[in-house]
Amino acid sequence: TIRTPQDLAIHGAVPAFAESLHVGRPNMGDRAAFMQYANDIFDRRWLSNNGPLVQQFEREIEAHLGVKHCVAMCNGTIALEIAIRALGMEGEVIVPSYTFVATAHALQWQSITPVFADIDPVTHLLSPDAVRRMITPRTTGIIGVHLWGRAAPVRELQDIADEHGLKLMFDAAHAFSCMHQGRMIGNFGACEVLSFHATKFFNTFEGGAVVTNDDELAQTMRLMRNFGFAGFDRVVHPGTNGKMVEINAAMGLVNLKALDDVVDANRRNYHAYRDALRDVRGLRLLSMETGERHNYQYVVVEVGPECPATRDQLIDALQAENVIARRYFWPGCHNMEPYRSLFPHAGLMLPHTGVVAARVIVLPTGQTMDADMIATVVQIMRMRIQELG
Ligand code: T4K
Repeated sequence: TIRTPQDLAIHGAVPAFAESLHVGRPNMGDRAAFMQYANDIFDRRWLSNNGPLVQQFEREIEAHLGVKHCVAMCNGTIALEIAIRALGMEGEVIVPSYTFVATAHALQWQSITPVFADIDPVTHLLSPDAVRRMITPRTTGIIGVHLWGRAAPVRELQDIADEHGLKLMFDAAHAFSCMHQGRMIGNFGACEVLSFHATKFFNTFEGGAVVTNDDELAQTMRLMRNFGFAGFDRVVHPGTNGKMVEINAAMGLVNLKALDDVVDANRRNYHAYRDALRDVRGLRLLSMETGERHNYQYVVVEVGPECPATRDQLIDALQAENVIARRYFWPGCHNMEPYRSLFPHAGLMLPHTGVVAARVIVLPTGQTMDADMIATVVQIMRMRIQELG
């Protein structure tokens, strides 16, 4: 137990946790159900290429989100690349810098220039005013990101897109099973991209999908994820290999059944953090109480300027105790290669991104965390702050 700063592992005490606590520890459904699917796959000898489990998985995602088409893919990054290409984006596309680097890489990989726009410092979401400032004659699209599962300002971004004739899509990698203005995320923009990576609220080991209500766009993406094949021997479109395999769909079907349990655990953890952090000086928990359905997958704390400890001092203290807290998404895409070299002055237009990226700590949550563990995680930060205060 940590009662004084001297009890902290950074001062040589035994770490509070013998095993590491990770952000993004996978949430998993019923093991026996998964094994049954695995057996069926063996019996069927159908492993990939639009197999029966992938098709069932797509129909279940469509039903869950109330969206017309789910096109399942091998991961979220390929899903982004295919969506971007299917929409015909080219030239410059406006994205936030404060996101996982895949959002920018998916553009740069196909010779499209990501133009970084600043965020709202309170919500961490793309700022519509900042987007307007970055539009040039070469701009063809906007990719909004529903960071931490909170919806980007979809209406304002749609207005901008309509006004300037731009394509609008969303990176909804964090926002599976979240709602916005009474609609499930997945129904906004021309299409939305989901990630089912192991660390996500809902996982298929690796995986992703594009969801859309546009029939033609869905048809194009189905061709693109399978080399452009429209039947044996007949290639009718440029394409790549973005297919989801059967074993991943099996994991998805199992984990879909566990969604309510995972949200319950996440919500409980979020409330435990909120209560424990209430009296800790200088720490602000980002609110996930949107008043609508939410997955509570990320516990995001901002270390304010009034906090006696810096963000990195807190991270170091936590990691010494085997709490693998993360600095997502520091230092911002514009400070990562190749963007840092390509756009050395991008930071001048991104003041809020710089501040937020330097303040955020993401803490472990999910099915493997409980209230006692959370109390200890917060106590570590409290003691470090007390020591430096
Ligand atoms: N757009 C956005 C906004 C995204 O956040 C992401 C992915 C994407 C697009 C792209 O989607 P995908 O192509 O990935 O489907 C992780 C994930 O790899 C990445 O999927 C995710 N965002 C990002 C936010 O987090 P890293 O580099 O932080 O991963 P890593 O290896 O450090 O793992 C995170 C933590 O989870 C570690 O502490 C270990 C733990 N972990 C990880 C795995 C894989 C486990 O406990 N078990 C596991 O199986 O990127």
